[in-house]
Amino acid sequence: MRETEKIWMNGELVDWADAKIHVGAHGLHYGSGVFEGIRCYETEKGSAVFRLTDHLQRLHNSARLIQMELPFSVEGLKAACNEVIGVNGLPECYLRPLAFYGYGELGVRPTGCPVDVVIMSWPWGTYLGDDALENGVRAKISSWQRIGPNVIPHVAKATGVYLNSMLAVLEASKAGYEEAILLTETGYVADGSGENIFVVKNGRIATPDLSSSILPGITRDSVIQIAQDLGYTVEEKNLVRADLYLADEIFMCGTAAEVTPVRSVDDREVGDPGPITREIQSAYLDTVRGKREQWSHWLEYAPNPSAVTGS
Ligand code: PPE
Repeated sequence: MRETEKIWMNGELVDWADAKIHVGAHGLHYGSGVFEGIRCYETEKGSAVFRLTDHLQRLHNSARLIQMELPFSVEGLKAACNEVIGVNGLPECYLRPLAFYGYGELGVRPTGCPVDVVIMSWPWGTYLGDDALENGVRAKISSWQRIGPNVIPHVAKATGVYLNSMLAVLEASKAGYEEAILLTETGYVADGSGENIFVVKNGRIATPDLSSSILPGITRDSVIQIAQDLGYTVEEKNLVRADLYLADEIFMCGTAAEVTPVRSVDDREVGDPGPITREIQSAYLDTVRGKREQWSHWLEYAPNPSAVTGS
């Protein structure tokens, strides 16, 4: 991880090296937190954060789902994100807002623990490897199932949930694959360890619907809109592993992974990134860098571009 200058902690900017918490913090023991992953991109008009408000609204929804009261409003967090972007002076960065039960009492019930909120920012390159965007990744269906909706609400981007993703991605990488694909307990395709998934067959695009134990990805939502605007039909429906094995094209998407092609699943070749994947990928990558007017409403420019770009 490349260190930057400052981290925002509970309303204050602190030096990177001093952004510490006590080992008794509740969130450390029980994974009791919620978080976001947001990208800020360099555009011709200065740095722009992709769908900042939607991400921070989702953070609030995640907190609500685990009955955590966030001490900062969406507007307050938006100002904080812009502050971090400005002070660290990076034209492009990944933002990581995180809210967790802090140091107070131990015991699973979080009564008596403060809610701490932090925002980190740093440059995060390609999520799934250097040539993932260009050539795609090899994926493996995990032996670990996605956490079901009555285990932990999957709509919440909660820290503890990621143990499930960690197990899946460790298993996949130890077996020589770049990413894991998780199925639900009933055997439908859910998602990747940190991405949503799309399948292309005979020119039609499909993705698991929101009831399939998936995070309602903001990139997923953007991709659906982009694909529809480009004239494609996008079906949100149950998919099974055979749909992956027989797909013409597969891609994964997320803030970190952007739009990453999948070249094989369980060693069954899907092949080089196909034309629809390429079209959507380039539309997305152009959009986030302010090069497509059609979807420019998703960009939220940092208020003071000169402070942000350092120019
Ligand atoms: N599913 C999962 C399980 C997931 O973690 C992410 C984001 C998505 C779908 C896509 O959501 P969205 O970013 O809103 O399009 N994963 C984050 C990375 C997790 C990590 O720290 O690793 C991300 O992409 O920022």
